[in-house]
Amino acid sequence: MSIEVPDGLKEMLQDFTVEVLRNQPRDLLEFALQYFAQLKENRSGLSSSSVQNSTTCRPRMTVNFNEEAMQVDTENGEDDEDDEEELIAPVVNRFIRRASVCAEAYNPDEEEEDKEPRVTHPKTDDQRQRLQDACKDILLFKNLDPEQMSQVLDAMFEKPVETGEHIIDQDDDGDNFYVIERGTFNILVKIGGEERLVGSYDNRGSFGELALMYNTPRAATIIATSTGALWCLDRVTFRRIIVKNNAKKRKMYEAFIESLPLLTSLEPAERMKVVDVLSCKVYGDGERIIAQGDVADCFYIVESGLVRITVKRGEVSLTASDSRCHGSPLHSASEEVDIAMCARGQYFGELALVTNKPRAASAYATGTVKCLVMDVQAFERLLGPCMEIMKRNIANYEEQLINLFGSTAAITTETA
Ligand code: 1OR
Ligand code: 1OR
Repeated sequence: MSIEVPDGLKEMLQDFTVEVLRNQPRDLLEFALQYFAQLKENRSGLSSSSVQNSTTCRPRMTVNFNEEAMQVDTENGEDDEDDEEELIAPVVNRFIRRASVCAEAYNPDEEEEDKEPRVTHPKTDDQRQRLQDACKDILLFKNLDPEQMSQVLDAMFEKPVETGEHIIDQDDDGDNFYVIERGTFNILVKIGGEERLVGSYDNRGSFGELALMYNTPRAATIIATSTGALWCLDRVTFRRIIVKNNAKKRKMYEAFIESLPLLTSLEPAERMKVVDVLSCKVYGDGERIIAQGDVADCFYIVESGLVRITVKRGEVSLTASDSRCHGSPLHSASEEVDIAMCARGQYFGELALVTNKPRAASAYATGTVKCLVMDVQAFERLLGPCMEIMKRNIANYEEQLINLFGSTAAITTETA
């Protein structure tokens, strides 16, 4: 005779267990009463106005949850207050996924690693200079403070590479994170038992962070397609500095990331992975963020400030000059025309990545602007589920263009 397990029982008990382990309540029964009462309230109030509170609480609570489970920075015990808040309003059906995110990045040996002696590879002035140049645009390093950055640079060591050399083999354990000084590299992934070329690196960028960040086997094979030079960062230093820093980043950005309409199709765990790969860049008033016609390598989300999107008039066939175009119907051939503004929570720079074409427009900071930036590999790896939303917006560009200028112009936005 088989006994039927009610739908949702397993999840409910797992959620509850996670909460118990997290909060370590002294009175388990009392905790259980509060937990399930709150759970019921959250569920039954889904359409009532009180839910407003619980849903607006969500991002904050999830920050707490992840941050604490990820906790590698044990110096400060400032989370007590947040714990209480979280007890008051547990998030329904989301903990399991979150637990798995935490598990991915959480390493119980972290403190051990912190006690390991610092790794230092002495370098000549020339090496240090080349290393600094190679690392200056590495997004994962952007949020490090000067002391952390200096420890990273000290720990890195040089590795010359030969054409055809396998730097990483898929499914291996992770040893190093790699920054490219020079050389080209193919990215291959086994899909349905067959190894497929999914991308490449051309004299810039970095790879090998995933296995180290999430304690997982290597997700791809990386093969050198020319001779070149790499800078390697060992696993222990990577985890001690970068993973620890990511925990802070999650705390800082989770609420914001959870609020972005673009990312609604992602699972919470996937949104956390987005946070892990984002880095913050600040631009001064008038500074160019993207130049029309450039090869694209990044995607941007506005964290604060306003970003002005412009196109060069010569690049768009303005068959009908329209006064809606910022009140100036006539423009000189080199003049840039404002076409859009992006504010907090909006994104730009997706078009070239989706269409594999040069940048269709330029982007400028209006006032001081903070953007969260993601590289093209992370964009492709993580934002697949958001593609529908992006494609819909790209189709809107074309429509807006027709409205503004009366033609679909020279810019094609096909997304096949
Ligand atoms: P890793 O430590 O797993 C392989 O070792 C590295 O390849 C990985 O870290 C990334 O740094 C890098 N999917 C997985 N890993 C990728 C990908 C990728 N691209 C680069 N790496 N995709 C390709 C996206 C262009 C998704 C393929 C389905
Ligand atoms: P990108 O990678 O091509 C420039 O780099 C970015 O500007 C582009 O991605 C888009 O994110 C953004 N309307 C609004 N935003 C645009 C438009 C656009 N084009 C590019 N971007 N229109 C199309 C103009 C050719 C409509 C104009 C009314």
